[in-house]
Amino acid sequence: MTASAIQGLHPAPTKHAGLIAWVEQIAALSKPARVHWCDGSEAEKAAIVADLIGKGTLRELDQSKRPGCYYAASDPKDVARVESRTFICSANEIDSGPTNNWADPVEMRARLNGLFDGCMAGRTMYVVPFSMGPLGSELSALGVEITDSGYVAISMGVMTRMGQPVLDLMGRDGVFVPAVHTLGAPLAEGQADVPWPCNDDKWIVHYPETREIWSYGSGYGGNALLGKKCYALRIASVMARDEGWLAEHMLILKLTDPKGRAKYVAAAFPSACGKTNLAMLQPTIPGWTAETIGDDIAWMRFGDDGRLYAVNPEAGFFGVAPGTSRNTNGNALATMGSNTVFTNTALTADGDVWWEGLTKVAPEGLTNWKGAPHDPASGEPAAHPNARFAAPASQCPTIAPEWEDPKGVPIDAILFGGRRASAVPLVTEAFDWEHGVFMGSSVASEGTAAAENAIGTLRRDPFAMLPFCGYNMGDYFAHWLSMGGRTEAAKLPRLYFVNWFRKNEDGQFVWPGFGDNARVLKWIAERLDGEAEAVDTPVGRVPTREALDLTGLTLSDADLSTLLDVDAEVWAEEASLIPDFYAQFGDRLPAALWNQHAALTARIDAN
Ligand code: GTP
Ligand code: SPV
Ligand code: MN
Repeated sequence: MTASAIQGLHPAPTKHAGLIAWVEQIAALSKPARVHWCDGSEAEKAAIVADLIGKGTLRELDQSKRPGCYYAASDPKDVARVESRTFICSANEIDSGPTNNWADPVEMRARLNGLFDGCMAGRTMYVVPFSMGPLGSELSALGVEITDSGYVAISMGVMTRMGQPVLDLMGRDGVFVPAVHTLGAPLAEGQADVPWPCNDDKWIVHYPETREIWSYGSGYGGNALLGKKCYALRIASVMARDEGWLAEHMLILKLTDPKGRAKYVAAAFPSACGKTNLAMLQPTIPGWTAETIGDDIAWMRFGDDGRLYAVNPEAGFFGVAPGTSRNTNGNALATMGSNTVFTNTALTADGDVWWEGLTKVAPEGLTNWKGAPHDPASGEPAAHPNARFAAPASQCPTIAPEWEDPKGVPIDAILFGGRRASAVPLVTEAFDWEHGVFMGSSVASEGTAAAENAIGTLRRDPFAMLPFCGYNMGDYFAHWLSMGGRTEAAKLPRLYFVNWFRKNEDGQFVWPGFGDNARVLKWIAERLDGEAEAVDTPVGRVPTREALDLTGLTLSDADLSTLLDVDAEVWAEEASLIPDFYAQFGDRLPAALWNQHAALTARIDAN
């Protein structure tokens, strides 16, 4: 069959000849039963949802409690990003390495052409035009995802600005990033479908030089919603390097003090280390308010006034469900009250969702994420630890009015962080930009369920970008250093390192976290205004005990020491581990970072 004979391919709702030719080419290769160009309408969403309910992919939740909400349980082997199957295929290996998987682009194209031949047989091929960032903003960029998954198509409708307005904006020759996704589960004539089609063989492939994405075999979020990590981080980081801006794995929040002074803060924490929670925090200190702008990704560029402006390229939150409760993140719960897709949570007997941490006690009659009755005695969780909700950002009670401002918001402070049971203080201020880049480059964090790596094991995750940087990480460090030279030092955001996850000898978190993290943000805001004290330590500036607002908290002296003291012996050990990590980058590692390491060691020795 020639592509043009495929039902729905023509007439195309666009005059963009390049786009039409590409869609024809992918249709000819993947051989779907039909093509559907997504317009982003409610009617379209309803039709796709009905189809997915028919297939058993989606279940309607109790619509009186959760209007517009649906539930999906994935294949048990398709629950997280697959970093071992994720590739950056630059022409030269060194341009992707050493922290990314690399494969020769010519060989990879040949392999994928084979895998994609007929891969959509029996399925609908959705053409999903999307904008990362507010429609028409100078900070935004466009893409088109081709996918044979209705679940992906409707999730893209939540997570991005999706549909006809994007095609209209693209016109006849607008630039877009082409992204092809398949479940890798073609249907033979008469073959019955399964609720969550996927393939054991998975390939998440990026061609940074030509800015293309190809994804095979998975239906899970970060592997399949290609606007998110694949485009807005891996491809966009390359665009950002070339064009002098930053594409980062960061939340964005607005913090307003009791005098009405607002600050904008961005923060990079590794996956499942607290971005969504901080983005939606409800301060426990009186008079302070926090509003949400983004929870996962920030695109940042210097404005004409020399300040760094950030937009959230996404339109929704793809958040971790377990651990989310009224006490820890009531805003997230309110956001997911309607129009939300839940994946791999547990189901209650009365058609609602549940996960560990939502309530103290699991309700009776739960169905676990694998579709079996939940047995509390088994020790197995009812929800998968990486169960997620996809909810529209506009529904967040604390969404800031300026969250869609096309010019972005001016960033005052950038936080780096990770999950560290030991060594790393609650908060540390960098001495200057270069020192902050050094801090960001050496972040280590304990593994989580967001990717298939060892949970709890410490790994370096510089700038929380280890799985998301689309080019050589040494060059990425150099790019960050160079950004510091693009404006006056006084206009640069100040850089901080935070750690909410210090544990005591009994293995319990010392810091209460969540809403109480506002206490740390308060110190940072007051530092920016020149109103809070700090002490210099070998690793940076930490709050004096008086400077941190601890009113109403019961922390022992020992707890405070754990949180704020810098142990020279522990840090001598920490610092001694950095050279091994840096060595892998060879001459791509900027000399300035070696100098920072030498300076840290000298400060520790002098202490
Ligand atoms: P990704 O969506 O994977 O990028 O994750 P994220 O960085 O947005 O992490 P998220 O806010 O979803 O938090 C992940 C887990 O960490 C959840 O189980 C939270 O309950 C927990 N968490 C978040 N903030 C805190 C905190 O301040 N203290 C403690 N102890 N746990 C936290
Ligand atoms: C993360 O893992 O950092 C996420 C979820 O935000 S995913 O979309 O799968 O990347
Ligand atoms: Mn993330």
